[in-house]
Amino acid sequence: MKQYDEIHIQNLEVFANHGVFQEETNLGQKFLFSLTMYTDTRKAGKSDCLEESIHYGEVSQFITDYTRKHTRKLIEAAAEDLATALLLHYPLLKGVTLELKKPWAPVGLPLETVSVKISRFWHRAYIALGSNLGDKKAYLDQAIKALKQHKECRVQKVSSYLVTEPYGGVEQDDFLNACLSLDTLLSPEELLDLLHEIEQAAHRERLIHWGPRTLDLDILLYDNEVLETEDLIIPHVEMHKRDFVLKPLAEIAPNKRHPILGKTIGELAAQLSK
Ligand code: PH2
Ligand code: MG
Ligand code: MG
Repeated sequence: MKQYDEIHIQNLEVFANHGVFQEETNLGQKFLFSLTMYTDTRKAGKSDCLEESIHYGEVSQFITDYTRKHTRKLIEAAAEDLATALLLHYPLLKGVTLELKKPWAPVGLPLETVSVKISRFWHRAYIALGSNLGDKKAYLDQAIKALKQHKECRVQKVSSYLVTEPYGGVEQDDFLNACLSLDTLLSPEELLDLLHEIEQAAHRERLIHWGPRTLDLDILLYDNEVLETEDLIIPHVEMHKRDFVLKPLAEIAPNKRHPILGKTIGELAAQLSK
């Protein structure tokens, strides 16, 4: 993780109604919020201007109002919702560690507090788009629109649309390909689910492996993560071998470095077209 500066709020007290038990939601109880907000304070540090930073007083009021309004059963859910709301609301906030303590939890034993502590961040992802069936441009447009409309995604840059020859041996129509970058609060798995939903909305049918498709959306990179699960490999295993990925990606992120190969996208693209 990049070395961020931190702004802290310690044990902000809010009387609210979270809880699994009825007496908790009826009577309410005390909650304590502690936050580490990850941001860059350099500008405000130099200018001495509050507008260049995150106002901890305003954040405290935001937490108080939000917590009173959004009652949840679990402190896990209360913390998750609040972390998301903060990251969506404060543009300078890159991430947050949030601890939510419940000092009066109805446990009936002499404990001091129960709590959850979570860390949530904005992540930068790169997505490849492709279509070679029907109105190809409309399918790519539709995918970008769907990503732009998702609350927890912020599309940053979109490459031009390139007509490319089919790669991989299957005899089929030319593709229209593009790449985009986005900032997202979604995990890689959640992002993959979202991409599948958007593909389904474009009536994507998985008939032939690597065959014709109305819309194909692949995660290329997610921060500098290297991960491999049942249904997801990041970085995308074939990205460095594919002109139709590297060309549009080099338009929007030529200096982004492949986390395993150590070369920039610009270098990988130049190497491939040699
Ligand atoms: N996608 C494939 C296989 N081959 N060829 C081109 N030109 N563009 C693609 O998007 C593409 C491909 C599998 O996803
Ligand atoms: Mg693909
Ligand atoms: Mg795919």
